[in-house]
Amino acid sequence: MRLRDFPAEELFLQGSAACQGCPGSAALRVAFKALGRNTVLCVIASCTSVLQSPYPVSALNLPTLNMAFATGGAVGSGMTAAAERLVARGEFEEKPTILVWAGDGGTYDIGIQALSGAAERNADFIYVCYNNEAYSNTGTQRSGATPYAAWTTNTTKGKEEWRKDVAQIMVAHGIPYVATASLAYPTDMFRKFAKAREIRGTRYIEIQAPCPPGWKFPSSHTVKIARLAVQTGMWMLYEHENGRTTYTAGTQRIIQGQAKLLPVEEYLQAQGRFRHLFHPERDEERIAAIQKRISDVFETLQFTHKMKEHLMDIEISPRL
Ligand SMILES: Cc1ncc(C[n+]2csc(CCOP(=O)(O)OP(=O)(O)O)c2C)c(N)n1
Ligand code: SF4
Ligand SMILES: [Mg+2]
Repeated sequence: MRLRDFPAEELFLQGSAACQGCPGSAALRVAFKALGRNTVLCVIASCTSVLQSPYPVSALNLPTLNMAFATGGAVGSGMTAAAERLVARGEFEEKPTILVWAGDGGTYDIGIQALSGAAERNADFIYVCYNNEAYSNTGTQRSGATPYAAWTTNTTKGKEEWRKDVAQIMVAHGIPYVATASLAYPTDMFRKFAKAREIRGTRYIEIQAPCPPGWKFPSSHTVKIARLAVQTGMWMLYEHENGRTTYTAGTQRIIQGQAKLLPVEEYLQAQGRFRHLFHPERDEERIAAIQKRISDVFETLQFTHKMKEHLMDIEISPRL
């Protein structure tokens, strides 16, 4: 699928209330194109509520419920049960795709209990976490997804803890499909949504969403920052199904040796939220700690990839 092959119909409308360069708007646009019109949406309290709620100029051209902060998993479960009942009664010809759209605060922190319950029941809906790594709608407070050393309004010297990884927590739930996505790789994102649409049960997609005002970079750099995140290994692209993880797009190219892992400094220096790591003086210790975590992961993955290639090269003896 190439960009020019994306469906022309726009279910995300022009002139939204989002900031310039908002990653959430771009992600919604790609997701809606992949999922199509037979989709019912649930928006959890977040920046997306701002795009959705202004009456009569909502940017979302799909039937939508705007729901409370903690409720994504529970509401998704209820919506899918209701849709099944309507199909059984003959009121719906076909079951729509149920899409829950929540931020990282609504997923990593307050919403994780309901999401975990829904995943354990394998409730039939797609849950999207658009991860801008902070509570952006309320002015950039830290969340469980905020990376180590990042500035937020309540981590003014940089967050002291490492972020948790909800995509991996969803993998541990054994649900049928888990994927991560990036705005810099829209065809990869489109393919993952289109695949998720065809799978039944709980599907979890997490999109890294660089937020210009919260991360402090110019609004024209959203895609550039998203690409740097993948190129430096700060964000990894993969999908997990049938017990197997497959790395995709930019992350796959680094693991297979077709692209170089860039130094993480290039990503950190491009954003004001990491400025204190370089000014007034370089914070060697924290920069090295971030780089080491990334390098350790990629060294292991690159080694495993080489081993697999090597094993495939070994011919099995015809005498066996
Ligand atoms: C129980 C509850 N507490 C607080 C709020 C206020 N609130 C609305 S949006 C939001 C931040 C959401 O952060 P996130 O889920 O990361 O989405 P983002 O704003 O970053 O898009 C908060 C704290 C709320 N709506 N409900
Ligand atoms: S604060 Fe960030 S996520 Fe929220 S509308 Fe603005 S750019 Fe989008
Ligand atoms: Mg957020």
